[in-house]
Amino acid sequence: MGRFHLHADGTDHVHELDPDAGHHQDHDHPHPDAGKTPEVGDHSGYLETGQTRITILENLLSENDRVADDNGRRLAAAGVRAVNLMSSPGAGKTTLLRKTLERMGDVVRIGVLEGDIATSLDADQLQGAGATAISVVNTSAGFGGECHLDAVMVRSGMERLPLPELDLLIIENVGNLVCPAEFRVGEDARAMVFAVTEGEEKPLKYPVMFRAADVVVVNKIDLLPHLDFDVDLFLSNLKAVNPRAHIIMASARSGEGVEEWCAWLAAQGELEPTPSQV
Ligand SMILES: Nc1nc2c(ncn2[C@@H]2O[C@H](COP(=O)(O)OP(=O)(O)OP(=O)(O)O)[C@@H](O)[C@H]2O)c(=O)[nH]1
Ligand SMILES: [Mg+2]
Repeated sequence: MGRFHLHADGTDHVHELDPDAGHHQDHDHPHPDAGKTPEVGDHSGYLETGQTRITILENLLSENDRVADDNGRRLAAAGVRAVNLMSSPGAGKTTLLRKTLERMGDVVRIGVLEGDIATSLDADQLQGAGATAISVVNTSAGFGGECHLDAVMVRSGMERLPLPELDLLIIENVGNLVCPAEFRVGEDARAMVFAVTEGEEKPLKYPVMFRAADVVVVNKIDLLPHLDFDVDLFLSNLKAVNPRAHIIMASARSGEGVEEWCAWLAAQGELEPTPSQV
């Protein structure tokens, strides 16, 4: 077993490790994405831990997938559509969520599962906004505080929610641009909030999350006049790693784009009211 290697075009394969070279063995296909991203193929850090590390990760991820499938079945049985909301810290998930609840909460029964390392601050911010129920999952019991929600954590959060009374479950994941995308939790769709303060190159540097997203909400556009952020460059970087993502330009602060986001959410579950009524 070697190192799992994911290309920008979505193809993947495993490199066998060559202990003499300190590098993966030669293989018969080019790396068109090498050069575009810092992936230069030095896997020497995996020499000592590679085999064990990958075996443990595979076991962990397959166990996670098993629980995620079970979560998905429970949600489907209760008629609940679930959206996993991810971003780096502070991109605007909670602010967008509050606006979403204010806009849709009285017509769509929305449950919120708040993933947070140590606090219930985000859940507190959502009080009174229109959620049918809110459940908080703290990840601090993990090694130093887990940087993501996994399927087992979401299962425990779901157990504290009245699923039959919900139409939609929005899971606010822990703020992190890497780990949340690696763990399915039983969701039907994945949404990502990206703030324009983060830089145009982020889709290339953190392709896994951008590639995993069904929708990318490009947030904080109210700040664009104060930044040198190049929207076209960002969009072309995003399309290079994920050409299928739906893109919504938004400001959770001003409310711009929130209607389009709510319409996207409503379309996920063919929820009533129809998007034009939201
Ligand atoms: N200017 C501006 N600020 C925003 C916008 N959306 C969120 N913010 C601010 O950005 C900060 C972080 O927003 P949050 O909604 O807490 O971000 P988050 O992604 O939930 O953060 P974590 O849960 O810590 O990962 C807050 O000060 C918000 O008021 C926006 O559209 N424009
Ligand atoms: Mg938050």
